[in-house]
Amino acid sequence: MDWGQRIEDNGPKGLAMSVSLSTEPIKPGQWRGVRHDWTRAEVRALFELPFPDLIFEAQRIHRLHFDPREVQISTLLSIKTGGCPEDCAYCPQSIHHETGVKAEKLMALDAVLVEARAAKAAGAQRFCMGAAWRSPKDRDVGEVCKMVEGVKALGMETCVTLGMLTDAQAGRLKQAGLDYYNHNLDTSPEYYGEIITTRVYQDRLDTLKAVRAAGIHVCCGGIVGMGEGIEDRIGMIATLASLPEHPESVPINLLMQVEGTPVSKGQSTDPLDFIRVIAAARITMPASVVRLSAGRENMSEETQALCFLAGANSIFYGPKLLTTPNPDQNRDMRLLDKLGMRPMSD
Ligand code: SAM
Ligand code: DTB
Ligand code: SF4
Repeated sequence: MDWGQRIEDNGPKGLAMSVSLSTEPIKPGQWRGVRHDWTRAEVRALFELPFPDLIFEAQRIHRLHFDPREVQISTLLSIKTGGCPEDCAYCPQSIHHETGVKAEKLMALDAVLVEARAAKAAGAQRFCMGAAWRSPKDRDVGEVCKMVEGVKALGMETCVTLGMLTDAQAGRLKQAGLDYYNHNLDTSPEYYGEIITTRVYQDRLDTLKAVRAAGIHVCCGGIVGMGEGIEDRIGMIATLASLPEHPESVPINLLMQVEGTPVSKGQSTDPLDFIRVIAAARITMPASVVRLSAGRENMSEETQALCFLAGANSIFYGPKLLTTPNPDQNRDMRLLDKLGMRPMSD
């Protein structure tokens, strides 16, 4: 396989005009073809490709780095639900919106491990624990570290999402054995202020830096369907793809419209536009696992299949995300079966 080939060797003409794979020699630990200097113009050119060319290119890149039949399987648990002081316009857990989600305390360790064992028995490889915090207190981090240790001891990968972290907190989580930290950029830098006013984009970037510095894998992506324009989707993908290191995991969420949140009444997203975002993530971050994240509950099997074709290779597995529904496990296994796909081998 020629890793250094330029896209125009067998890629679509429109793409060859403005985007090419790197022909730099491989640096230690770096895949050839992984670039960190994506311009918005290049990402825009991807979004403007005819759909067949975009999907073909996404498949081609996907197959350079992954087995296209394999899907990474993660199960999500809300370990601390509701009562969050942040005002994220999409989120049912914010105290600023009347959504009917009640504030709960942090779950007990034993109860978390019961859920993790069930997730493992059902076939999940990674257990992701989410907390509705702006940022955890040091005492909370101690409790979460115990959960990470307990889940690791079951032989599962761990991921947590707890809001903004200090360097020291990230270090403690790493010491406990944490594999991934989820912290999304959610949208473009320009649109961020329309969606959240209680923190700024740079706060997100600072936490991502702390997570990286601690040696934890980064899970970072965003949401489609919050009233953002195409330029915001381009801006989000360009920002993610120009991070000094690409997130190892890139969740692309389709907004779950929850009544009571400011963005709940917006137009629903055309599935084809959502698939374009998945494809752009795949092409610009070739070695990252792209997760078809929230929103599958309302997606047809055909849309999900197209998302896999566009390069998505991870899903949340289990009937609940944090507070909203997700397809049940049997339905997902049947879909993977029908598509001749299977859980990713370790
Ligand atoms: N509080 C922490 C934070 O914001 O980073 C962790 C939990 S927060 C719920 C994790 C992510 O869930 C958000 O960054 C957002 O991308 C996603 N999310 C929240 N509500 C959503 C919704 N209604 N639809 C799709 N994704 C959503
Ligand atoms: C991510 O990108 N999506 C997940 C996970 N990371 C934490 C959360 C989706 C939440 C959907 C809305 C809810 O269930 O409350
Ligand atoms: Fe809080 Fe996270 Fe929801 Fe924002 S997305 S309101 S920070 S739980």
